[in-house]
Amino acid sequence: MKKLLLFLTVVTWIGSCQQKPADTTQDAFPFFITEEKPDRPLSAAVERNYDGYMAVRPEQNELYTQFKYTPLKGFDYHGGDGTITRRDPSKVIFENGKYYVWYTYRNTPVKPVGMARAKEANDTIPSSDWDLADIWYATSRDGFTWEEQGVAVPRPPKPQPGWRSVTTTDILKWRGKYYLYYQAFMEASGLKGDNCPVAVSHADSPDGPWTPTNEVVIANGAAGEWDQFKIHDPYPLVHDGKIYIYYKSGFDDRPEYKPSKIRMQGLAIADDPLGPFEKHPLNPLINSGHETTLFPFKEGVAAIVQRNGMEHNTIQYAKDWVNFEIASISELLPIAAGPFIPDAFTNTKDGRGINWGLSHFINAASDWSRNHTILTRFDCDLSLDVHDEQMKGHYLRYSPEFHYKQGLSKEQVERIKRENKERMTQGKSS
Ligand code: AAL
Repeated sequence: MKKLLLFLTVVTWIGSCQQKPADTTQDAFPFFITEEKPDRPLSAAVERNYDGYMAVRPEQNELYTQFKYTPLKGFDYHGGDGTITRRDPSKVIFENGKYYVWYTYRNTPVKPVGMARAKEANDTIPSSDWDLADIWYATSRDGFTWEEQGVAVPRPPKPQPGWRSVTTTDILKWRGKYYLYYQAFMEASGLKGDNCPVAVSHADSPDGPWTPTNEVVIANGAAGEWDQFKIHDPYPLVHDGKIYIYYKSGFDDRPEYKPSKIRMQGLAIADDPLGPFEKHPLNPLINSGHETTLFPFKEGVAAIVQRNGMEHNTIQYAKDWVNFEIASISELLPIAAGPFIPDAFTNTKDGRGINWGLSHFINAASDWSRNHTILTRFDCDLSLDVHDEQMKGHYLRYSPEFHYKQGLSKEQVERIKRENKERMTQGKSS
């Protein structure tokens, strides 16, 4: 009997080992994708397509959009000779029946010598495109044709913060008053680096007059901290009854890498527009970006992250205004965008998003010998109140000429010639 039991046990065990594998030919992934995540094994990418984004396809993703650009009327650039620049526009606001925008304005007798030659800069020779600049503003009735109004915040006298240059401003409206935050340079940009803190001026009207506090309002970090040198691109919004100012810093300069620095975005929060501002303990909050644009969206905040970093060319979202995740990937993102955000300062918990604003094109003449920047208009559909399917395409066709303009450098051609010569010499087939 025992032998029989043992025999049956062994036979059953062998049978189970030889059994066909579990039936893995589950139904194939369906032709009509379900909006809800299906209860079935999924690949990492399809799992992410459900869990990582607001929709399974871009055209349904409220935080996906393409961007379209329109030249502005009303700004003169001296024929593009490099002596005049307008750049880094603020957010656009609507007051007194018109749109307002503020921006960096440089108008110098000569063009910039470049940051690498900052030692040659003086009271009339600018080092960088934004050196020896003031904050100017313009108004518009349609967002396409603008009327330049003149200076809003001039460079203050030495030794006030910003005596060398006041740049890269942004606007806050708070309890009926207006505040312009800006980078306040105390030396020619490029002498030690593009180093500066942030200062602020305030007014009772968007038309000024603007009164500087003549103090630093967001200071550089302490020695050894990520933001010890640069507090760039101050970007105020209102959330949780406080002033949230997002900003960029560049750090980890290592000449062996190009670009040699990492750029990330931090956050400083205050109860009062004039501070004190407290930097968020989790800073930096966004691991990429340059002149990053943000706007309230649903209960959280969205960010257009362009130019630098592992996650450049993305639109990101932080439900808690601190922890950002990628919401979509796009192309031709607006650089240094200042959107029109009707609910930027309303302390909203239902941010409606954006669909237009101003941005800029650096080296607008594609000629560094006359470097200057121009303002432009961008349009998009990152709005819960607009459904413009013409902004939800997936593919921008770039012409062959556009691709050939991004051609090989001389060094790259030489490297390829060397590789070919070695392969011909060795004669080894691959
Ligand atoms: C821009 C902005 C800041 C920098 C310089 C002018 O990219 O990030 O403003 O200081 O360039």
